[in-house]
Amino acid sequence: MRTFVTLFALAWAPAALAFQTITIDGTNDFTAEAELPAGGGGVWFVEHDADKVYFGIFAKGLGSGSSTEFVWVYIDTNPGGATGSTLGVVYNTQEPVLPFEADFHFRWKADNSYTNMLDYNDGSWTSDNLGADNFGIAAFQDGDYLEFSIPLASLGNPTTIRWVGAMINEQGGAESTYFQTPDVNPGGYDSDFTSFHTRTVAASSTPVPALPVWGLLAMAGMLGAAGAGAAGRRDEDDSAR
Ligand SMILES: [Ca+2]
Ligand SMILES: [Ca+2]
Repeated sequence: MRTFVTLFALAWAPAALAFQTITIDGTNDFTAEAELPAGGGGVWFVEHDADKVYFGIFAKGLGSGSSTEFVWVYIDTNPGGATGSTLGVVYNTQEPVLPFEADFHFRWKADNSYTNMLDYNDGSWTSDNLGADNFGIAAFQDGDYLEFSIPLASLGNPTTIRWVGAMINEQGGAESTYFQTPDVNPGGYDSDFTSFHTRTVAASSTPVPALPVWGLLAMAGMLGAAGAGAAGRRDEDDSAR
């Protein structure tokens, strides 16, 4: 038993380094585990640490410099709660139906002139935090890659978030929604979303790095199925609902 305890301690030690902080500098430092497929062959990324949730997207043409294209996400910070909107923001004539009651809407304009987050309150999407920091968000684009961060405190320190992401073109005659994630949602003109990602972001749910196989075996031996389950790293759930 002493040997098992020692193995367990050695295996579990890396958990202290569990959070992955993404540096918002335009260089992709997400791990492969953070990847999520997007429509049209794009790739999204999501990660979080104790302070922020991080998103990234790599998509052909993202770096076009277009003044009519945006990267956006919608976030539901209280799944099952009564606040938020199931209708997104209107861009020209596109207004997505969302698969949850969204509370926040992040958008970045592809000409890099505009990074902004709206919150939904008093029955509308509002830009009521455009002061010095606009919720403390940050974004950096390099070529066809964009990464951005949102402080968890700005989202009200949620336990779990639901989210969807996409790019859109608001140019009349060329309006479309694409590089959408989850990718089971349809692309095209004025897409509506029925599927979303779920992520547990509370500090108490610190993601745990993958453990060596022998560590997993030791844990399984010590703790049974519950121990093995606790070693699962991802909170991500690509469920279509
Ligand atoms: Ca980076
Ligand atoms: Ca909500």
